[in-house]
Parts: sequence; C-alpha cells; structure tokens
Amino acid sequence: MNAPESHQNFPKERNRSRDSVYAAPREKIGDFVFDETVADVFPDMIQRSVPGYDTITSLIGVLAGRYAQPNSTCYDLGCSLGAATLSMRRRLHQPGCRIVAVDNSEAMIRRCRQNIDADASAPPVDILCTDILDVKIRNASVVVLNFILQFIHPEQRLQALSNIYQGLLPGGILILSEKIRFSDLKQQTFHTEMHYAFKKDNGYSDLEISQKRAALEKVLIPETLTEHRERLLAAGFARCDVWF
Ligand code: GEK
Repeated sequence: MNAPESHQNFPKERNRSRDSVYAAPREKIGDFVFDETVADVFPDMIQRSVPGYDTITSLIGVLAGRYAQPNSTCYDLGCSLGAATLSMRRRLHQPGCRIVAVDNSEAMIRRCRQNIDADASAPPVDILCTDILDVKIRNASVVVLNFILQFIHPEQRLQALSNIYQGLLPGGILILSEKIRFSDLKQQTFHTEMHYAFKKDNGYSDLEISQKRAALEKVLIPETLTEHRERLLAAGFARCDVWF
C-alpha cells in the first residue's frame, strides 16, 4: 500500500521546509504578514494548520474540470504558491481555457511562478501580483477564493463578491473556502478546541499556536455561514451550497 503523498498540490521540491515561524518566544507579536519567511514554509504551514486543505484544494480541480466552459477564464484569487491553480490546470480539458492567478504578496508570487513553470500541463496561466480588489473579472466560468476572503476587510467583501459575480458567465461558479465562526458560544468553543487539537496533533506547540493566534487576530476575520450566505445572495448569486 502506498502512503498518501503529502502536499500533493505543491511540487515535491517545495515540500521540505518545516514551519517554525512562531516557535521561539516573541516579546511583541506583530500582525501576521505573507512575507518571505512565511512563503518559504507555506506548504507545511497551511497543511498543518487548515483541516481538509489538501482535499479541498484537490477537489477544486475536480470542480473546475466539471464547470469550466470552453474559451473562458478560471481565476485563482489569493493564489499563494499556486496550489489551486495547479489543481485546476491539471484537470481542465475544455478547449481555450486559461487561468489567471492573483496574489498581492511578492514573496508568494515569485514562488508561484516557479511552481507553474515547473508544471507541464497545457492551459496557459497569467500570474498577477496585485490586490484581488483591483482585478477586473471577465469571461469567468470558475472563480476560486481558497481561504482568502477571510483576509479581506469585512467592509470590502461585498465589493469583492459583486465584482466576481459581474464577471461570471451564465452557469459559472465561485468556489469559496473559509475558516468559519459560530454564533453559538458552546459550538464556537468546541470548534476552537478541535482546531487547537488538530494543530497540536500536527506538531505545533502551545506557544506556537498562541503566538500565531495573536498575530492573526486582526488579520484573519472569520464570519458565520449565515453571514457568508447572505452576502453571496446580496452580491447576486442565485444559490449557495455547502459542498465540504
Ligand atoms: C491556496 N489560495 O494555497 N489581494 C491579493 N492577495 C491577498 C490579499 C489581497 N487583498 N489579501 C491576502 N492575500 C491559497 C491559500 S492563503 C490562506 C491562500 C492562508 C493573499 C496572501 O498573500 C496569501 O497568499 C493568501 O491571500 C492567503 O490555495 O494563509 O490561510
């Protein structure tokens, strides 16, 4: 029996660096930023921090393979190192499809370019280093927001979704993955504890978990499923289904 390949959506050479960004005690915890240090260890960091990340990212490719339309564009907004882009690119079979991958971190985009260059799949990929709010979405059949809307200021989220909706072709889809919050305190506490247990089980220390949590406090702002659903409908989407 083969062991499952780790970080299967990232090229193998990027699998090695272990995330120890918050391992040493810090006097002052600044806001989390997607800089060189984070980009260097990103595959390991996201894999050990986000339950289901690999499965979700793989299935984004499957969804793209199903919903991409001929001669249309698939967008990967907040692409980081290009994991969702690669997952889609390997499964797109419709003629004339291209991918636009966008991230505003130069450190991420530089590594993303290397990853895309190392991949031999056919669909062309444009890689843009810019804010997703400044991207005009056009002729889109698939748009991916894989754990990025949570980093956009809540007041700008409707604008981001409306922009995406306006650029979608009839029958087009938005695939949104987010960390979510629960309005019920007991449920929230349960899920917070489960997430901590997941991270501890993946080798993070209590110090790493608490320092990263402090760094993300004002940067990653999760919302409830209801808030997401209502905003998606307000942006124009006809329906909104939970698929994972
Ligand atoms: C993946 N989708 O591996 N404009 C562009 N990029 C942004 C912005 C913005 N305003 N804000 C944050 N980012 C990826 C994972 S990571 C999720 C996404 C995480 C970028 C930021 O630079 C980072 O690369 C990404 O969004 C979030 O499939 O780290 O939890």
